[in-house]
Amino acid sequence: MKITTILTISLTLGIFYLLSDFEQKRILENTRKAEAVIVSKSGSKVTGNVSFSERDGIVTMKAVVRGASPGDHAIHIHVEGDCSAEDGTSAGGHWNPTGEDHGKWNGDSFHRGDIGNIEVGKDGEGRISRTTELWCIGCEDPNKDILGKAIIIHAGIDDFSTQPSGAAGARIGCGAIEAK
Ligand SMILES: [Cu+2]
Ligand SMILES: [Zn+2]
Repeated sequence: MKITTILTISLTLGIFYLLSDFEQKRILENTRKAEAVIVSKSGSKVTGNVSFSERDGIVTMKAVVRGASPGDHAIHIHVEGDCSAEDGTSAGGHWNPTGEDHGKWNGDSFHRGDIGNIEVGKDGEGRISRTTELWCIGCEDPNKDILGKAIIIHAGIDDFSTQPSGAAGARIGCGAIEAK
């Protein structure tokens, strides 16, 4: 074989190898996932699951709670991924990396953890979803990264105005957000 032929083949294989590597990397970057398993707090019967997936810089959250009383319950991201306290206070306050006032999701001013209220039916089950570019999973941008925080479900309703946490009452469910 001519040396130029060998060089051409090597170069072509090299490019294919690089491309497949980029492609794998791209797919990996597109399949970031995280989860928070909600456990009961403050003597409640609340359980649940919150899943997060990130694709092309957009995070989709799907939350399900069970065993809650019918009506609206506040759901937030709190700053510490620590659910060890029986009343959930170990999770700290609302995750507020941008230093804004507490408020309504996508309103003029709101904490990045102000998801809102989850509507629970007569069967004790409620669902809420969010799609946002404001979060990321493990990107290490402190203004966006939800890993190491906690999901908190409250006994009451978030009024979106009382500072610093919407007067949502006791913490009846908690789950640390962990990479999956
Ligand atoms: Cu909260
Ligand atoms: Zn808040």
